[in-house]
Amino acid sequence: MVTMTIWGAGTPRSMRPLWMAEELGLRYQHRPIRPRSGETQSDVYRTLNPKQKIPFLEDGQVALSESLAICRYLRDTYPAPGLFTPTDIRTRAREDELCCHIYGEIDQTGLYVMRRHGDLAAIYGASKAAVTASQSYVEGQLAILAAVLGTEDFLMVTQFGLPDLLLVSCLDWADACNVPLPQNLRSYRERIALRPAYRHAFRINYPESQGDT
Ligand SMILES: N[C@@H](CCC(=O)N[C@@H](CS)C(=O)NCC(=O)O)C(=O)O
Repeated sequence: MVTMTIWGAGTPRSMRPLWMAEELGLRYQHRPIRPRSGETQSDVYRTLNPKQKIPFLEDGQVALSESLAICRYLRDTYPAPGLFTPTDIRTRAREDELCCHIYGEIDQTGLYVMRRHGDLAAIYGASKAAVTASQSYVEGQLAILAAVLGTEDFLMVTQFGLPDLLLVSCLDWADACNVPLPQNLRSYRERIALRPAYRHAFRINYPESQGDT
């Protein structure tokens, strides 16, 4: 019996738990509700997730929002050899540092502010200045990560891991917003997007783009 449900589709944030679940080879039910479609506003969903946002995970008694928290929970609960998992405090702290940087600065402070005051201006208010300033902020933060990656294949060096999953989801998002990507991040993204788990999750998350990746 499948006891795990992943809610959400159609955004870089909803891509993350789907991709992680695919990397781990998990069986789950998918409820592809979309933001601003009214589906996050239903009474059933509000009871489940008062934030009324996607993604959301139910796994037995566990109920979680926040894409980073969901991915880390899945990775730590259902470990798989193909995925980098820190085993000591220092390595975990380094991984946390990278994840917080990507999630806090590139996703929330950068790309989402561009989205709020650009595409979602009808809800959050239009501000060309906020969009322009956030885009140059994203470019600056990506340059830092490009230097961190250097010529390595993965952020944690030895193996694909959670920071790579987060960063590639942000690079997809940045690219869709025409943010220029540093050359090494562009080839890193192209290489990682060949992973079968990414390709499978992409088709689930963006069913309208069948065959794109
Ligand atoms: N930090 C959260 C952000 C979640 C979030 O803002 N999700 C958006 C879609 S990307 C959403 O559900 N918006 C619902 C709405 O505005 O109706 C995460 O990464 O999970």
